[in-house]
Amino acid sequence: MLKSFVAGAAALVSLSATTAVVQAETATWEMGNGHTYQVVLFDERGELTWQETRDAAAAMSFNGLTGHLATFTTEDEWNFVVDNLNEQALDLYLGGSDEAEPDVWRWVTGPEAGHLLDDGFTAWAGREPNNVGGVEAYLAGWSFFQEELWNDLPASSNAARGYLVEYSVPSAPVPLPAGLPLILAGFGALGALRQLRRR
Ligand SMILES: [Ca+2]
Ligand SMILES: [Ca+2]
Repeated sequence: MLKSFVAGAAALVSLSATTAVVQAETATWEMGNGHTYQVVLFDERGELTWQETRDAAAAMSFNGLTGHLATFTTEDEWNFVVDNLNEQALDLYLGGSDEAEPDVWRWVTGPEAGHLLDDGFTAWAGREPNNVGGVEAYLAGWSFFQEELWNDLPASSNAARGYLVEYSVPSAPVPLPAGLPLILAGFGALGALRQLRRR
């Protein structure tokens, strides 16, 4: 009973550096680095639990890639999605949780599964994660007065409006910040190795 999010044409044509792909009643945004994002809205808030959205995302595919609840490891990645989302798309479940270890937030879906959110990029709203009632163990985005910030929600929540699916090329995870300089320094490192070998 999922209703796919239909992006406005205006939002699509406003994309400049990116390619927008529309499939039937779904809209996806390709980041241009092997990652594509898709909003799925519930017919009614709270229609699915976080676990059900995790499983639903994993059952989705796009261009041969399997979906997962979205993960964010760089500010650029987050900003890309925020910039391309319709502003109505609030309160979407994302792929983070502290269920396994309270107060230790990890990505639990996609290529970054197991990584701490703190290892990369976080966008918590002011007092979040506040673990209301001791049951808010699942990450959601776009809460609180439409600010583009994160919140922790329960597995079942009348605030949840849908979920954000990401399709990642397995060999091309968005690098964690610690990984980016390594890649950028790759040529320099090669040069250093060559110098070492000469010694
Ligand atoms: Ca990601
Ligand atoms: Ca919260």
